[in-house]
Amino acid sequence: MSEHYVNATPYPWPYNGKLQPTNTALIIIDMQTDFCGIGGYVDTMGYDLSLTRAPIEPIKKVLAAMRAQGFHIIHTREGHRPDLADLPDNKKWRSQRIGAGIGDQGPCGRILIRGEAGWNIIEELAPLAGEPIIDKPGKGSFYATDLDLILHKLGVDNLIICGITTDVCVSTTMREANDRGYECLLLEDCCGATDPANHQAAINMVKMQGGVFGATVNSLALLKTLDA
Ligand code: C5J
Repeated sequence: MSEHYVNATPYPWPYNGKLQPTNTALIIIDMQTDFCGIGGYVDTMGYDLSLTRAPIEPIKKVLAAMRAQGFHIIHTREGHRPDLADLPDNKKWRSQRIGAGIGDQGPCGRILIRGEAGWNIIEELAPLAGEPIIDKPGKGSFYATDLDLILHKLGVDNLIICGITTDVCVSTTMREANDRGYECLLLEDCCGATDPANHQAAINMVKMQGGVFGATVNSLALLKTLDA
């Protein structure tokens, strides 16, 4: 079988040239109203929503291209049980301290609670029937979820990672995935953070030490590879 690489930094990705729809998943992290919509958690904390909304259009294009070619598509949502049984006390306390208490009533329903309006994935990137959705109580997509089991069952080795926020849930998930042996590619323009400097720093950290967590690339280069 011929080898395919994306022209990524700091190395052509994936390392072994085995880029195929069967062994590669696009994982779209936490594109929920709570993180990029008016009245959601991030908005209530007072951050500039244009920063976390910036990746919506680039993700849409990648999602359409990868769906069309039959790649695996996986979505994640951060959120807690309505009775808050899975919400650590310190996470709750910190969120209350910044004026956006998890579980408190907000303009989009109870903040970061499963089943509430703010917790939904935004319409522009809505999952299709059959695309797994991983519900996670924490920042990483592997902790306290069945993501690893699902990826093993699908035969996925490569993860193309995007979503929000770059420095929190995206970065944590990429680190967790890398430690589990997945070959990871971060789509730079398909991520966003509440702080542009942190966004850039999170990208830079992937690329140090020869690609300590994998590689990064702009989505246009990925689309070019998929078109070829
Ligand atoms: C945050 C996330 N930032 N999805 N969550 O609290 O990155």
